Amino acid sequence: MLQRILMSDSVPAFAGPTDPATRMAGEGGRSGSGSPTTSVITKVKPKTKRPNLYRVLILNDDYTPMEFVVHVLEKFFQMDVEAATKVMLHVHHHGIGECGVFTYEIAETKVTQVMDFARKHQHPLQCVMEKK
Ligand code: TYC
Repeated sequence: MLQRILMSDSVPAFAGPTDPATRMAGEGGRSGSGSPTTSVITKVKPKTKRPNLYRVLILNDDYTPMEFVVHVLEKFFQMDVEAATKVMLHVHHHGIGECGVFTYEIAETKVTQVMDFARKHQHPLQCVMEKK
C-alpha cells in the first residue's frame, strides 16, 4: 500500500531524498524560476506479511500399532523417540494430537507423506491439517 502525502512548496524535514522509504516525483523543490512548485512525496511502507500457519494432526484408531505411529513421528516430524512416544500416547488417550505447525505447502506435503506411508503398510492411520 502506497501512502501519498501531497505537500506544497516544501522539502521534507522528516526525511530527505536519501531515505529509502521516501521518493520524490514532480518538478522538485527549486525550479530556477523563483516561483514555488509542488512536490509529491510517496512514502513506501515496508510490508512483510506473515504466512498462514497450519497444524498437522494425527488421529487415533484401534488398529495402527503404537510403534508404527512413533516411527511416523520420528521419520516425518523429526521427533526423537521420547517426544514421538509422548505425542503417540496423547493421541491414544485423547483421540487427536498435533505433530507440528507449518506453512500450507509443507503441511500438505507432511499429510500426504504420512497417509501414503500408512497406506503402504496397510494401517488405517489418519493425518489431517487444520488452519491455525
Ligand atoms: N490406539 C492405537 C493402538 O492401541 C495406537 C495409536 C496411537 C494409533 C496413535 C493411532 O494416531 C494413533 N494400537
